[in-house]
Amino acid sequence: MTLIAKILPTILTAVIICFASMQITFANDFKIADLEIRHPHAQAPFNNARVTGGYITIINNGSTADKLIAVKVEFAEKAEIHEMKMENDIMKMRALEGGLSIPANQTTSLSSGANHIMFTGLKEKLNDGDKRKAILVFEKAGEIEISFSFETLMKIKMRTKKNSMKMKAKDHSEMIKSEIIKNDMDHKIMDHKNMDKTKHN
Ligand SMILES: [Cu+2]
Repeated sequence: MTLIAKILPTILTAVIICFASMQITFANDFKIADLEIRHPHAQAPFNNARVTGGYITIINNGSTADKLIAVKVEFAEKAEIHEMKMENDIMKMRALEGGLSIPANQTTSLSSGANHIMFTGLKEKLNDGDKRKAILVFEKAGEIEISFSFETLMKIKMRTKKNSMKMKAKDHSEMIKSEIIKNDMDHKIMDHKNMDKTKHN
């Protein structure tokens, strides 16, 4: 047996372990009751800014609505759930009174430029790649500890773009599917007419 053949299994095992651990590090998803919490992330603030935004996608697989009522963190003095609203042609943000509704069987996204979590009074300098613990408090599902990964604005924007492109692609495939169903139905109607014709002849 050559040396390569001897060490190949070791190399392969190492590669597999490496990939497996990479997946663990990259996946930043959490689950509580019927809620899936996908990729909580926050913007690594510019320079010495003491405020930043946090973003999450919450998938409610259940048939009952829930509410995100609070976010608790230690890295900032305050974490609030904010909504964006147009007021006299100016986009303004303010704390959502009573929390954020998480409708049943739906995906709720807190994203850059939309509803978001606002961290104010940051207690430390947070950089790209940093992770910090947080607790999400849901009205029905209860509390869950998650972790926010800090990313550059560029990374956040690129992901938002990618997701909206994915969504568009999905819409397109839905359109194609409904088109196929429609065509199929048209064929059946046509067949039916032909059948009727043959019967009468
Ligand atoms: Cu805000």
